[in-house]
Parts: sequence; structure tokens; C-alpha cells
Amino acid sequence: MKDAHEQASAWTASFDSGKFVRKRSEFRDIIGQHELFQIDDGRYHLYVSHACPWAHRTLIVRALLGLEDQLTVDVVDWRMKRDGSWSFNPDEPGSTADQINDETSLEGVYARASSEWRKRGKIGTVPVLWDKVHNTIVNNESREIIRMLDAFRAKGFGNGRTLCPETLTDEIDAMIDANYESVNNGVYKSGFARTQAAYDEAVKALFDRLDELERHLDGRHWLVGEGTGTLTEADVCLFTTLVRFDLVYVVHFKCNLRRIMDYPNLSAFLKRMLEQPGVRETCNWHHIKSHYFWSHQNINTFRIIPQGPAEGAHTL
Ligand SMILES: N[C@@H](CCC(=O)N[C@@H](CS)C(=O)NCC(=O)O)C(=O)O
Repeated sequence: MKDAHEQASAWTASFDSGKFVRKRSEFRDIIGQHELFQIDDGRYHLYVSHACPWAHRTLIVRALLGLEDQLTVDVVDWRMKRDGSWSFNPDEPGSTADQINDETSLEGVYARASSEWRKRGKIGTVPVLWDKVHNTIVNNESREIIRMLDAFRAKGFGNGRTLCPETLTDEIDAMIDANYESVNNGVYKSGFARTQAAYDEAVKALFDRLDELERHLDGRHWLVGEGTGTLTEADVCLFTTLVRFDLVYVVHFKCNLRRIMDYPNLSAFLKRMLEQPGVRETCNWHHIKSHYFWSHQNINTFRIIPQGPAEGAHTL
């Protein structure tokens, strides 16, 4: 029991009356805002996990904006260590070595960026945006990273598309905010709750918001914009949670009032996103499923990875 307790508190940072409280991202520089971090050809690198919904956002935006040549990527092993840390394992299909810093763990990358990192006993999260010129971490907050990638367009990089048109920025931010605590973080609050009350509260907020989104998507293709809408960052941010829902969260995080496949409009939204060129290629089902069930031993003691859902029992 002590081990399980320690494991959870290392990577979740804290609990408040049994409620899961996510830690703050620590590296918050913005490319282009400071002369230290300019947008130069091929200068930046992403460290991601295919399992992680936050890191997945950055991979999707990279694909949709055609920034593959600009941003190199390394992928950690899907097995998160008991203390919540990530390592590199090039022998694992879908994972890579650390091709930039030749570290064996993401902790090593964080330590290069901050000499204090190891002393402070913190655990580094994915995604990480790395600057190859100054050999440091620019930012480790997914929402800020995807917004920065949009700015590459101004320097002529990528396919010229935007996922954050200026006229829609406020609407996009409001939509991302509205989904963050209830849905994106809500599934974790449900799964990691340590009291019945904390769990009940999280599940109610989660499904109330999914019900609202189901109604919101009636007659619309995308969350934000005129008419049927425009594909924006808000869709990407919702998608990475929805795409893990029937596969993992329903069982592992006890989010089982309904599945996404029980919501016609949310299911259609999921399919529509998966059909966008480049998006399906960013989804590694094996990493996603194995990671959660194997890594969170505090809520799945024997690390049994379920066989299902069978084809036809999910929306993917
Ligand atoms: N706020 C961060 C959250 C990132 C995050 O929590 N990533 C998880 C993986 S899903 C992680 O790396 N956890 C390791 C840990 O917390 O020890 C973001 O959106 O970028």
C-alpha cells in the first residue's frame, strides 16, 4: 500500500481531500517572444510519449501544420516507471533513442536544462519542446507548445495552415478552458480519486460536459467557428482525450456512465478527426493501451492489460 501511495504522489504531485491535483508545468518560455528563442530552420525538437494525451496534441498539430521537417521527434517507452519517470528504449517498436542528447531517460534531458532538477526531486513530464541551439527546454506545457507551432507559419515554415485563426482565438481559448478540468483532466480526476466523493464529483462533471458537447456538435463538424465550424486547436485538445476513452478510460479510470460510441455526434467527431490526413498515423493504440494499464500499478495492481474492446465495440 505504501508503494502504491508513493507511486501516485510522485507523478500526480498532490491530492486535496482525495481529489487529484495536476502539477504545474515549469518551463514556460515562448518561441518568438524572447530573442533567445527565435524560429529558425530545424532548430527545435519534441520529446513525446505516444501514450500521453497532452503530448499527442503536439504530434497532431505538427502533422496538420506540415511541420515534420521543422520539428524532429523522439518517443519514450510506453512503460512509465513507478516514480512516474520516462525512459528511452529504441528496442521497443514505436519508441526511439534520445537522438539529440543521447540520454537514457527523460530525467537526463530535464537535468541538462536545469542543474537544480535532480536536487528538487521533481519528475519530468512529456511533451518537452527542446531548443537544439541553447541546449535547453523551451516549454513543457502542451497548450502553449501547440500555439507556438502555429506561429511557425509566419516564418514561412509548414503548409501555411493555421489551427488558431486570429478571429477565433478567444472562442478557441474558451472552448479549451471549458473542456480542460471536466474532460481532459477530468478522466484523471475520476481514475485517481481517493475518495468516493472525489470520484463521484469528477464523473458527474465529466459526463455533464460530454452531454453538453454532444448537443453542441449537433449539425456541426468542429467545436468552434461559423456554420459547421473550422478545425482548430480546440478540436485537437478534445480529440486526444476522446480517442483514449473507449479504449482505456471507461475501464481503467472508471469513466463508465457511457462510452464515446454511445454518443453519435462525439463518435462522428472522432471519426472525422481520424480521417484528417496525418492524424491516424499519430495514434499508437499499443502504446496508449499498454501504458495506462501497465504503468498505473496503484490502480491496477497486477498490470493486466485487457483484451478489449473488440472491433465494433468502440469508435476507432
Ligand atoms: N500540463 C502538461 C501535462 C503533461 C503531463 O502530465 N504528462 C504526463 C503524461 S500523460 C507525464 O509526463 N507524467 C509523468 C509524471 O507526471 O511524472 C501538458 O499539458 O503538457
